[in-house]
Amino acid sequence: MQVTNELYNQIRLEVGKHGKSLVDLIDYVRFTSQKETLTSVLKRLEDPFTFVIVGEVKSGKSSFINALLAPGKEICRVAPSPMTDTIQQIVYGEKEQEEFVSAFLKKIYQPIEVLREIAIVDTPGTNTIIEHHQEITERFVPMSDLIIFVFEAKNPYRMSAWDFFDFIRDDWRKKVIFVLQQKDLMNEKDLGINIDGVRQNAIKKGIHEPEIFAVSALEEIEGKLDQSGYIPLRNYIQKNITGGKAPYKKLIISVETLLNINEKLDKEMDIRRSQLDADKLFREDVQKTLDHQEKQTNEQVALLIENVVSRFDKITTRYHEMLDERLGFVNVFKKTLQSLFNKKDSLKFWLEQTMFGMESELRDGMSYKLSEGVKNISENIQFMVKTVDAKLQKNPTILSSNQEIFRELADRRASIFEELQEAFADFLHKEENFYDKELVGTDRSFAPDFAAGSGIAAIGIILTALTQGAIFDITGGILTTLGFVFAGVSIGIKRKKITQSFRQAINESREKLQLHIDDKLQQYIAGVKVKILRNFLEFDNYLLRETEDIRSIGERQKMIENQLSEVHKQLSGMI
Ligand SMILES: Nc1nc2c(ncn2[C@@H]2O[C@H](COP(=O)(O)OP(=O)(O)O)[C@@H](O)[C@H]2O)c(=O)[nH]1
Ligand SMILES: [Mg+2]
Repeated sequence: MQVTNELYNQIRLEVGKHGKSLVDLIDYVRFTSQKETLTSVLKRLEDPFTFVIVGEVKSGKSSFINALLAPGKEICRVAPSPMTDTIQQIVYGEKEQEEFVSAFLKKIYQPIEVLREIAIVDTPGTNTIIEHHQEITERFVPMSDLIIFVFEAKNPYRMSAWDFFDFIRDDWRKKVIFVLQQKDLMNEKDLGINIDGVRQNAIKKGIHEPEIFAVSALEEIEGKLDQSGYIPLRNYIQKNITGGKAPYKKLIISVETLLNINEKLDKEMDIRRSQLDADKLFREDVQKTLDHQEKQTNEQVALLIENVVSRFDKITTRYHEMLDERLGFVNVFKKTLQSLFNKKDSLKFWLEQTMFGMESELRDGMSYKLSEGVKNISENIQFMVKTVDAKLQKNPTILSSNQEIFRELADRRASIFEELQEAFADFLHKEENFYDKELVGTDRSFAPDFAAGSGIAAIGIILTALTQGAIFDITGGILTTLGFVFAGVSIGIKRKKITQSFRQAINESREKLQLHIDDKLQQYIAGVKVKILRNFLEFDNYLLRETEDIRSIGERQKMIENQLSEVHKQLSGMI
């Protein structure tokens, strides 16, 4: 019996291939709840068509099957006495073999080609023990492609067969046919009456157009093909079950189930995608805050420098004028510089005293301006850190642990995020995070005193130490430079040389002051930013991995969808 065609087998293989890709993907994301459905769909694709044969003992079931599928071969054993008190599932196997699956079920493997495409479930008589019914209905009726009720043509009215018919009537979606067997033992007229009787019974039980066939296995085996009644039966099977549209309809159902699972996966991925989107948004937000605050802080630094430098200018200009005025006498009275001072009160001594005065004024004046600016800057940096902390508390959790899938991922993400929160809170409270040893220098008396504040509260103290250091360096530098110049006063140095040197030392220091404060503060701010970002390393890695994973899953999912849709379209055109 020719069962299926090339095209069908080709499409079936293709569906199987896409289904396998879907299995891999489902395994990868651990969409466990779909695994069973998916596996059973794939298994069904490979399954041969399954015929379940039902009828009373000795109605001729086994003979009927043998004649139908492989005349001359004994697929189902025919015995003069009822042998089959078990259900026998007869399937293809490389070699003949029997396997007891349960007390009621025996699986028989036979190397008969037709079994590759049609598997038989040969049942014991419907008049044998009732427990079998359950097994048949639960295990075999759902997977069957055709249920064949076999009656002895002479008496198709025995109750047990019809009782069983009632028993499985819930599953009428399954195709059922009625066969009156051993018709060779009857005359036309009586056979006609019995056929009609079966029809009336079936209609009474709700089957509107029952398919009824009268056959003789004996005649079929004897080669009386014209009268055995098998030709219309085979035609029916080929048209409605194994051939025609039926197998494609079956395939399309499998394709739809696969598409459905694939779509479910896509829906589940939505949750994952929105979590990633939220996480990325959060991360960008943190970055923006950091960049913005850094920019703002640097503007404050510029303002601070402007203020400090203007104070520097004011003081140095005044001293410059004082120097000019005092030394100006020399020209007017054409006196030597030295003669303006008595011995004790020498020019050199006066210059030194004046410069000490300037130094202390510069330190006080600039320190005052500095502390004002530093306060703003430190508040700004603290604000930056606290804002990030606040954002960390607010980032929404979408991917929760009670998710159907991605539970593990949800846990992993949650722990990475909690770690980030904890690490950051910890980071916030450790002043050493805001204390840059290299920048402040260790040999200074300005080494920050942390007793005055802890954690980010230390920022102000550190910034003060940083900038005070710069001021001391600069003012000290002026004195050193001028000290060399003044040392030459006693050996007749000129006014011009003194004022020139003064101006030069001031200008150089002014520049240094600007650069030094700018450099130290900007470095410090950038450093804090780097340290803040270091907390995000693990989270950033997670985001990268998750982005890539979602992308690749999406790609696979989309490809499977496209391929299955393509097959679906092809199949739709065929049914
Ligand atoms: N005359 C006649 N006897 C048959 C035919 N089919 C089966 N038998 C006989 O009926 C008996 C029961 O057949 P079997 O196939 O084992 O029935 P089962 O118990 O329903 O599987 C056996 O002795 C067969 O030889 C048939 O078409 N014509
Ligand atoms: Mg039998």
